[in-house]
Amino acid sequence: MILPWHIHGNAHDLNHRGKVMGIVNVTPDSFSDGGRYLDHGRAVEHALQLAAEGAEILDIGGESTRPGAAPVEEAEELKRVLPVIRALRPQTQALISIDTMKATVARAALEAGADIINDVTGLRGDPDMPAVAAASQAGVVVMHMTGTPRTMQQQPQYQDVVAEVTAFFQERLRTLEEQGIAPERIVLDPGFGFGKTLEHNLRLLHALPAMSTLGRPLLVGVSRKSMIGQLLGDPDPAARDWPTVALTSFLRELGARLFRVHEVLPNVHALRMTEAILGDG
Ligand code: HH2
Repeated sequence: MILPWHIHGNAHDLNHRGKVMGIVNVTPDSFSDGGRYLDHGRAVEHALQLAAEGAEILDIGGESTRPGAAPVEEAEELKRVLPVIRALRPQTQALISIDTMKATVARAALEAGADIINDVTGLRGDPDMPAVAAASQAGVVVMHMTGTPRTMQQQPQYQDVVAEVTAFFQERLRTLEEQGIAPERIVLDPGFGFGKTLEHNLRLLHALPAMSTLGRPLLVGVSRKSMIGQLLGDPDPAARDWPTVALTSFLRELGARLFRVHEVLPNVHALRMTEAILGDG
């Protein structure tokens, strides 16, 4: 039984129906689509297209977290994402998520109408982030990452990756509750590719059913990631869209409920088909 996700007072029941989160990278350097939506008008148009294709969440990001990515100044990140959120808000019913590691960016995004804070550091990167989240009723994505984007793929090591990520989730739920963020507001993400080898990623994927027992919805972000390229021996990120769709279907069956993807429509179709077969549709 997966407990609902509370966002701004609304309880989203994900037991029978998962949601697709469409990626809108307002960046020059994201790994698969850097530069395509740096222009605000194009980013908004793209986001609305993803919503029309069935994305119920739009994840707006102004700083690439690909391995080795350089950090972005706060002012620059704000300049990239805020106009997009402000323009989008009155035009869509979709939930808007801000993909940021910075508390000031999260706060400004919430003021501009965002509903969810998606922080790849699990709210550990910026000491002010828990307070910003606690002062709101926004949904929160807590992702696991070892190290920082600049360093994370330099020989990641774990004794037992599944046990360590699970313990991290438990610690985060406990600590964030003490800091005023109710567990109902949180969803958990193992952070595929963030300080993990191919083997670590595969172990974590395999362990999704076990991690579902924490009671919180699981979000997965595997779209176009290098693990797919490694498995298939194809370096072209665009060739990873169909393998991503296959994973959406399979990972829904394994217990994931939220799917962060670049290509929305086929993933929505895969999700609805799988849910129909599971008898949950
Ligand atoms: N992956 C990326 C960025 N943000 N957030 C969550 N919760 N989970 C993820 O797996 C995740 C994330 C990296 O993907 P992308 O946005 O396509 O690339 P970049 O970071 O280069 O902009």
